Amino acid sequence: MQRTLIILKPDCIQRHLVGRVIQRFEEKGLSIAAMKLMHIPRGLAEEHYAPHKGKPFYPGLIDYVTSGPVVVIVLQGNRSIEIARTLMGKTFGYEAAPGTIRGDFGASRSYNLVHGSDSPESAETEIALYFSGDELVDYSPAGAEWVFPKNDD
Ligand code: IDP
Ligand code: MG
Repeated sequence: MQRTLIILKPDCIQRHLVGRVIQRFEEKGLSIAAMKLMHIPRGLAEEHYAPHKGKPFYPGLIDYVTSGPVVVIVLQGNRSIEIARTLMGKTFGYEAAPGTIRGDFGASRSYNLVHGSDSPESAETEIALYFSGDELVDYSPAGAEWVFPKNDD
């Protein structure tokens, strides 16, 4: 099972879309391994988005993700990184396809409701930034084999 870090960004919380966005991940078959509501400290946001440091949108991005509370989630399931990114849609809401989270709820370049790790390496780094090992809950969801068959290739 692969794990990925998801953040429901401040616009998602302020617009009361938390339940609807989590529902999309759940109904696809991904499971919640950890979850918390928090205000991201500026230093943590800078660490998380360090790969974007120097880009024109970086200062605005740090202001945005620290502007209000967020919900941070670890999702798990086979191919969870790719599945979550597909459900999220393209980065800019006005380009994201209808049916995706950003395509249905987003209309801007920066306020795009949700973050998802983009590779196994970034997932591992990002999960460790937000959660300690004992906050990750290990369990086998009932019916998981009906979502992820054992002999899937
Ligand atoms: P991603 O979230 O789809 O992985 P990244 O390129 O990693 O997109 O960018 C991180 C975040 O920075 C985006 O989700 C968005 O909030 C913001 N962002 C990216 N590009 C721009 C831009 O050109 N203008 C404003 N904000 C941007
Ligand atoms: Mg990214």
